[in-house]
Amino acid sequence: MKKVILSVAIVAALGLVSCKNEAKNEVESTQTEITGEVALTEMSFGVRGNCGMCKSTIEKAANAVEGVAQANWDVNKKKIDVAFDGSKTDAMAIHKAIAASGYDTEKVAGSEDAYKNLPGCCQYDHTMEMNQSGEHKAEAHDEHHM
Ligand SMILES: [Cu+2]
Repeated sequence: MKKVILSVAIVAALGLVSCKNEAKNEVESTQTEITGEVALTEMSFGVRGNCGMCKSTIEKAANAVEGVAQANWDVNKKKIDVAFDGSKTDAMAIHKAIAASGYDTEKVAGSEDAYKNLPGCCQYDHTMEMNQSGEHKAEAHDEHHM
């Protein structure tokens, strides 16, 4: 008799676990639907910078703009990909926020004061080409081997 009770308890416990999993899945899919309803504007533009620290500063500045959902700066291409809610912000606000952190964008020159406060390795060349193909590094690598 005890064994029966025990197995009933196990079955009940298993049922509880699977119910929890289902509930979790429902929440996740609802969240996906909600984000799917917001039409995000995606765009990319040139931003100068040198390294991984530049990347975090640039992305942090872009992400701090209300309405920005995603920001990803490419160190090789000197270019940022952003996704934002066009009803909350616009491209120019993102350009300005990045410039305020010390970095030049295609449209707005970086703040000189912020630039001076960047770590030495991050004080990029103001004549640096933006929107590069990203293949320069690979080519240089090949030459090195020859
Ligand atoms: Cu840097």
